[in-house]
Amino acid sequence: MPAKRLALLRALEKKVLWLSTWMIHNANHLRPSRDGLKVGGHQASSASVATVMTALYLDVLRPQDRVAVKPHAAPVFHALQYLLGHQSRDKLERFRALGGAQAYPSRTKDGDIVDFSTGSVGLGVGVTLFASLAQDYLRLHDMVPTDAPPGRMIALAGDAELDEGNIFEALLEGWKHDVRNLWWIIDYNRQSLDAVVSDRLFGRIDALFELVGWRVVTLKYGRKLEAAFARPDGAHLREWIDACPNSLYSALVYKGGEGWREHLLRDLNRYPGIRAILDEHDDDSLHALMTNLAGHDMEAVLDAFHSITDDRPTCFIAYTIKGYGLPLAGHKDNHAGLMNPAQMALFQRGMGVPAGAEWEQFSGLDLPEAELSALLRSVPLADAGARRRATPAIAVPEIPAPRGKRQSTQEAFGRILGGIAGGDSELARRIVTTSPDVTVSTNLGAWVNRRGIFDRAERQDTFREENVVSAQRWAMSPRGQHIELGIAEHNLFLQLAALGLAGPVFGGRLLPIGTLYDPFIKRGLDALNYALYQDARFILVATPSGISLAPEGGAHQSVAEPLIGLAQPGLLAFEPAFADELAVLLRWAFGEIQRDGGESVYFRLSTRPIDQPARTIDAGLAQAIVGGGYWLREPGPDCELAIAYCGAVAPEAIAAFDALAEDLPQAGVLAVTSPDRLHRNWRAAAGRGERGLAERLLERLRPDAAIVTVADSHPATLSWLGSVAHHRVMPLGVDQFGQSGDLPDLYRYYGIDQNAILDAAARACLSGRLASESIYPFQN
Ligand SMILES: Cc1ncc(C[n+]2csc(CCOP(=O)(O)OP(=O)(O)O)c2C)c(N)n1
Ligand SMILES: [Mg+2]
Repeated sequence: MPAKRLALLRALEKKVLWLSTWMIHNANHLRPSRDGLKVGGHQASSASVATVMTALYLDVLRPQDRVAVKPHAAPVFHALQYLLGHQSRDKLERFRALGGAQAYPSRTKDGDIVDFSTGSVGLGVGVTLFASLAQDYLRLHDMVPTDAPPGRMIALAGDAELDEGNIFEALLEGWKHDVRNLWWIIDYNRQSLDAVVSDRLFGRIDALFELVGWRVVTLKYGRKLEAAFARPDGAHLREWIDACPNSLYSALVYKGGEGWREHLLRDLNRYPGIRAILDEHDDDSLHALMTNLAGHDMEAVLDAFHSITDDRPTCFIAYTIKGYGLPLAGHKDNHAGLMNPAQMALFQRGMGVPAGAEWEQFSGLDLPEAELSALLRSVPLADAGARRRATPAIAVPEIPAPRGKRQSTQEAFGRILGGIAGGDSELARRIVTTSPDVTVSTNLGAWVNRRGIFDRAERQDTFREENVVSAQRWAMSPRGQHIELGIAEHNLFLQLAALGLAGPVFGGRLLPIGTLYDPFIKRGLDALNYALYQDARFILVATPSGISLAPEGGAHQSVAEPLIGLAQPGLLAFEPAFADELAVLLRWAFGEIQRDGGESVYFRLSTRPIDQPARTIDAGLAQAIVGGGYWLREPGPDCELAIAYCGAVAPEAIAAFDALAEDLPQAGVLAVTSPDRLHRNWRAAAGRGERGLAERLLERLRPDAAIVTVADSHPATLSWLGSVAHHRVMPLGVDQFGQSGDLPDLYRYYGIDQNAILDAAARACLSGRLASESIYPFQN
């Protein structure tokens, strides 16, 4: 690299450090506070990566590369985008304020500049691996142009992020899938939030990455230290610093030149070469020498990045100092530390930034403005255009309801997908399924038999080759449309995040469907939340669910998931009871996940076969199914009781209704296909002073009517229906762990069988007097 360009990049690195520090200072000390809360921001974490990120954003990155930035380096990221003209001063001034630059880089709130949101440590790192797999998928399926080289998926990780297990789950999966074009850059500042991190883990980190096929590039010492090591006795200095425990190194970084001198004199004074080095350096320059780590050496960083020209996954371990260049440097408590106004004033003087010129792009830099701005204009990212790609929507043909008088929603799902797989629609081409080792048991078998498993290489199905009979074909090829994952639900959700962003991130729209068992949503819940937070779009099929799974036992029986469905932003939750409802809903979902402002969709399905209604669904009913509910049995004009059910307990609701027909001929049965949609619509309509679907449905009841709600999930899933039009509610459901049993026993035990419904109905209808009595027919 020409010395001139290097000098310019160093100057801009200084500016990035300044702006990130100032942005945080401004937010905490200069912007008026209305609530007395600390605004925060991470000056030390930011300073730690100023060099690496400047090198990346102002030199190394190409337009097709995609990056997940360490969450607490957001200020550095915003500063770099500001220099590139992609972020406004106004947003920097409002860092961490409403509408300003976000605390942690956010795809949805910061906009086009952010490729992957970060915040929950570990997940941003993991998503890059699955994004590289998504990129391979798109290229091998010819869904994106392949004349340009693929982008590198890059994660900038804090060293403590490597304590998050999801990183290792991802690494193992990546090894199996032979991922490429992946860079993880570890900001090895030896500090986490609480303290200095243990030396032991990083002693093994190279081996760990190499084990799974990665190249490890360690950026340890900068040019000045390397020069010192090359002097007479310099090897002793290297040995000393190599052996220096993380905590001592960090403490000395904080103490500065005097501290270094004291320790080096004590340990190495017998070597004349070392004494010479000490004599030649005053405290400041000794400090600069001893903290000259390669992660702060622009030339070393650039050399390392540019030395990689192939697509092998590469881990860079960049030795850095947390708070480098700031008075907070190295102190173990610096994670949330902020420079005080006096320290800031001193720092500002050192940076040569005149008062009033704090936000200026080049103030305090001793290189000509024209050259600095020419460099910024020449950066590959400078006017690469929008990073977000728009992709045309995929048409969704009619989806016929699967035939069969008696079936479960899970079977229906398998048949519907099998049917789509058998056709040659664009929809079928764009669907990609993925599952963590439950492909067959979630009924994706028919789909996989027809569409194959994705792999970079062709791999025959050995059982088939050997003529071993199996219902399941398991051949793999680059044309396959199912990504088989090992059992790790975090990976499933990160894969769905990456596939669900394939359109905007890579310009190739995919319609991802992920399947897993309903209770294991909780295992990957943070990754699911993470995927949704950045507006990835996918369909989640969770099956089996609830105690309706019966003999499989308690550990597999989900209880709280419908409440997750209710409360989780970005996800619309449905729990249909019948196959024809599922057909309507899946068709709608393929549209919803493609819609501007749409959301991802979660289906909670069941293995319980139930009798199907003989009906054809007209447009009005289809709309109600999508809206969240309809009257399966219409209430009479003087209705004093409704049974509202959700999902697999439909037969119990219907049987109870039939049993009541003589006594309560006006009663009705409300089929709730989506508590989530009904609830949202209720709230949204109320906010507009209107009546939503839930009101319109429940207004059919007498004002003093009662509602018995029943679901194979926590009773709170439906109990809120009582608030819609002020009806008394008898909520039935499951609020204990499940256990093995058959359906009659379990439904009776947990109080969601026909008798429980009748019992609740009887109590409800006696009169409002009984409303205060115990209403739980739960039997021990
Ligand atoms: C899942 C999760 N747990 C906890 C936190 C709180 N937290 C924020 S940063 C951090 C430690 C960061 O250390 P490191 O990754 O080394 O980053 P550094 O600031 O040193 O660059 C923690 C625990 C979080 N953001 N996400
Ligand atoms: Mg750290």
